[in-house]
Parts: sequence; structure tokens; C-alpha cells
Amino acid sequence: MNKFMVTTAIDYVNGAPHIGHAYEKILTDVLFRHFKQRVEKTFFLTGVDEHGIKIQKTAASLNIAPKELCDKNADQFKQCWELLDINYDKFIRTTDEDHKKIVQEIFEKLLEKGDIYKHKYEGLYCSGCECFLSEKDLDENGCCPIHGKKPELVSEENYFFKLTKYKDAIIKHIKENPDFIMPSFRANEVLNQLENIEDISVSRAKTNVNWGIEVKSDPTQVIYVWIDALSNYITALGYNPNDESDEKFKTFWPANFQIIGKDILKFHSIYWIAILMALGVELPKTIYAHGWITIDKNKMSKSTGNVISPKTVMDAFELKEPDAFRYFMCTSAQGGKDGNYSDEDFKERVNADLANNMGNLLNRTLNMLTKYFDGNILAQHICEGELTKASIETISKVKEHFDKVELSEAAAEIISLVDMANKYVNDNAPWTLAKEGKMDECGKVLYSILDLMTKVAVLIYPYCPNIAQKMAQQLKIDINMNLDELSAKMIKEGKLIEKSEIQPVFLRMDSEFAVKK
Ligand code: ME8
Repeated sequence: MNKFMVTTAIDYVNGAPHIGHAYEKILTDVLFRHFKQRVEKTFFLTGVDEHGIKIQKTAASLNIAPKELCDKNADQFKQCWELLDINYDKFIRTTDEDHKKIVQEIFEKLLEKGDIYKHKYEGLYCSGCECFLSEKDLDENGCCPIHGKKPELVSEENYFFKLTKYKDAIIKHIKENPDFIMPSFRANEVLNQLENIEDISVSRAKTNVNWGIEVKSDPTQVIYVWIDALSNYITALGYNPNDESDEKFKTFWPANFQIIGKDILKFHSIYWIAILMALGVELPKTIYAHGWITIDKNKMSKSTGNVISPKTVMDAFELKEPDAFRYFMCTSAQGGKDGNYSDEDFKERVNADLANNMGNLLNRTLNMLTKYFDGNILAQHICEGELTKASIETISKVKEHFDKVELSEAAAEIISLVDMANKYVNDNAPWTLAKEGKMDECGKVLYSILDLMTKVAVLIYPYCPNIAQKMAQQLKIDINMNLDELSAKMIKEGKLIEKSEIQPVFLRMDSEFAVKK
């Protein structure tokens, strides 16, 4: 792999970011930071989705212009990602002028090709999903099963996209590429949905929806918000349907992973893929659908008042760095399933894994090194043993998990390496060896643990960049190294640390609760 590109869904700006939005951006950032340790050219795209009836209605209810709402909330998303150390390369807003222009061109191209045609239509529209639903999509009360609201009956003359034309090609692509939809259990879901697809409406009459991108050749219509939003993945790179695309597009497209929530898998694995096929653009390598985060096992919703923001959590626990929250989010669900946030689980897991297990081990070992060897690594202590073998194996296992977006599983491998080192230190009791005057043996035990911690620091870095940086400072390694450079015997002979330089990498969290009881 010589380049790596990852994208997130772009969030609707009709509200402030919550921990569900944060979950996705954190997963993506951790994935990105890991691949940055393996690949030279990388690109991370995220942003916000600003058009559509949902934003129009929210702005109207607040008595402000849609653009004002978008500006205010887009800023909140940006600030939130800064707080969480989300290291994106580009933050796209669908109100960006260059995005709007290319979306218009994409629409015209599909019209020209005959893949878009005009058609009179009546259907049930859910503004929450921003899509038409059929009777069989509704629950027993005639409501949208995701948003719990009755869809509106809409009758309009719209433009339609010939989705059905691409049905067989999409089915074939999914069947022939087992990594195309991840986790693999979601592929069947999509294949089932494909059985019943129809052509989709891709514009709305401006008289009904005016907050959107106008159809260039027919200003009475605005482009359907999902066509606008999905196109962001290529407009952000400077794709041009009529002319040569920018260097960025040529370098980074197709994306290696497009990370989205399970609720919008249909839009990504069917609609988006059909659009790309129609444009003759290469398909992304993998669409990865993550599960949903609940709070205390309840779905987050404005009406129940349990929507919490990452800032609320960070403030409640007086966290200055987002590492603990990032770590918790990545370990809160396995294999693309749903996860849950609770204050108790958060506190318990990060205290156990990051403070007691990882942080204390480093702290104890460095303190012993200063106590018995004045912080020096002696040539005769540099050795390879069972911990070296386990560390090197862990690097491969972590890589394999990341290849499948198994971030919780990869973290578990790192923590189990730390567990092994904790057991090793207790079994070998360097303090007893020192008491008995077996200084060479003692030095080797300490070396083995410290050298293992270099692997732990680099592997945990994508999850906990600040903690890892503090570990690296004390172990005198460069945290920005490539995983290929991470080998045995990273710690060299000579002075490693002064007692005054030793600092805890993560303090146990006590205190408060973020979720109102
Ligand atoms: O769907 N847990 O925007 P959105 C986990 N604009 N993920 C969650 C979540 C939760 N509780 N709530 C939301 C949209 N998400 C469109 C996307 S992409 C071209 C356009 C995830 O603000 C959700 O699954 O409703 C989605 O991936 C993302 O947050 C944005 O959701």
C-alpha cells in the first residue's frame, strides 16, 4: 500500500455534536493514525452536511437563516474535533462554493448520460432520514423506525436516478469483493436491500425545499441532499467530471476505508456506489459500518434529554487530554456491533487499563531503574527474551486487526501484552534480585520491561497520542516512527532517565458523573 485515504460520514449541522458523532470520528482518527505509522502518503477527510429540509426546518424554528445555523454549528463540530485531537487533513462543508459547483456538474453529467430523468412522483418522505420510505419500511404505527415520526406525503415532479440500471453490477461487486462491506455480516443486509430497489428521486421542488444546491439546467429544483452529501468524498479532493481532476484526487482516490454508521449503509453501499459507477469513477476499497452508541443502554435522543457531548464527559472528569475518552470509545464495541457509554464503565476501564496496568508498570520500572542503576542502561542488561518475542508478535496482530478495523480487538492485544509484562515483573521480582545482589539479573528484567514498553507506546499512540508521547519521552524514543522501524532492543546503552524526569503518564480518574441520573 503506498497511499491511504479514510473518510467519515459528514454530520448534519442541525444540532451540536454528541458522543455518537464523536465515536465515529475517533474510530476514524485512530485508524488513520495507525495507518500513518505504515504508509507515507495519507489523507483523512471529514466535514459537515449542511443542506436539506432538516436544516431548513431547524433554522426556521430558531428564526434564523439556514447559513447562520450552519456557520454556528459547523464551528461547534470543528471545536469538538479539536478537543478530541481529531487529526483530519480536510474539513469539508457542503456549502463550500467549490463543492457546490462540482455537485452541479456531476448532476448535469448524469443527466447528459441519461442516468437522470424527470418523473412525477408521490411518496412518503422522512425528513429525519432525508429520504422517501415505502410502506414496508414503516413500523406498526406508520412511523419511520429510526426517527419514530410519521413521514410526510409529498407529491412532486422530480428528477430520478436510474439506480436499477446498476443493481446487478453492485450485487456482483459485493459478491466478488468480500472486503468491500465490513464487517462482513452487513453485506447480506445490503444484498437483501438490493433485491427491492427502485430508481430514486434526486431532486426536490424548490417550492418545498429551498435550502440546497440548485440544478444548474433547471433552477426550479434543488439537488437531493444525499447526492450533494455523498459527492463530498470526491469533490473534497478536486474531482472534476468534465476536466482533469486535481492531483489530490489522482493520488488519494479511491478511499481505502469509508467509515459510516450502520443507519446510513444503504446510502453508501448502494446509492453512492451506483453514482460512482455512473460517473465511471473507481469504487472505494471498503465501506465500514460501525454500530451505534447508547447511553446507559438507552438510545440518545433530544426528547429524552440524554444527548451528551464529549465536552460534558471531559469536563465532568476534569480531563485535560482526550486520550482516556478516545480509548474508551474505541474499546466500547467489538466487530462493528453497538456499544454503550456509562460513566461507571468509562472510569473502571480507563483506570484499569491505562492507569493501573500500563501507567503504573512504566512508573514502577523507571523508578527501579533510577533506584538500582541511577537511571542507566548497562550493556550487559540489553537482552532479548520471552517479552521480546511477545512484543514483536503483538505488532503483527495489531496490524492484522487494524486491517479489519477491529480497533477494540487491537487494543485488547496491546493491553494483554502489558498484562504479560506485569506478570513477568511480579514473577521475577527485580526488587528481590536487587536485595540478593543479583544486579545483572535485575537489570535484565528491567530492560526487558522497558523495551516492551517502547512497543506499547508506539502501538497505543493512535488511541492515546498524549499518553504515548509522555511514555516515549521517558523511554527516549521518537513516537512518530514507522511501525517497520519498531523492533527489538529499541532502548540503547547509557543514561535513560533522571529520577526528576519520571512522571505518571495517566492519573486515575475519580470524581464526577457526566450523565445526569
Ligand atoms: O447521517 N452512535 O448525518 P448524522 C454512533 N449527514 N454513531 C452515530 C450515532 C450514535 N448514537 N448517532 C449518529 C448523516 N451517528 C448524514 C451523513 S454522509 C455523506 C452524510 C453517526 O449527523 C451516523 O451513523 O445523522 C453517521 O455515520 C454520522 O454519525 C452522522 O450522522
